[in-house]
Amino acid sequence: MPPQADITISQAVVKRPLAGRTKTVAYFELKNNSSTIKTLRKIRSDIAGAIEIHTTLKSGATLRMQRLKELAVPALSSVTFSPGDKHLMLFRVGRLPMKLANLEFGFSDGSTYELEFVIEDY
Ligand SMILES: [Cu+2]
Repeated sequence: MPPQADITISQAVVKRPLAGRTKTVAYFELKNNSSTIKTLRKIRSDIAGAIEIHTTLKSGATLRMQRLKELAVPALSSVTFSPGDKHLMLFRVGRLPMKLANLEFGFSDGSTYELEFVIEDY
């Protein structure tokens, strides 16, 4: 077996924007397999003009999204991005490929990882 990468993702999905929309979300589970903390800072992709890390805040019955500048993933642990919780927000999304898209995740230690997402209809 090849050595496991420091960063892996599973259940990685980009939602296909609704007709006429150019904004969408992505969900996944991000796993830090290394023995040091990894801080996610920058995400880029050919499919979007900009990508932000968002979290969802609840105040009473109201849900509000808030942008995170970065997100720390402790050693040997994982973070879940899911509906109603943390997610990636993709802006200025153009025409998407049929099935798969790559997103590049950049961390504060300078490392980058090319990660594959499945494109899924809403
Ligand atoms: Cu958002």
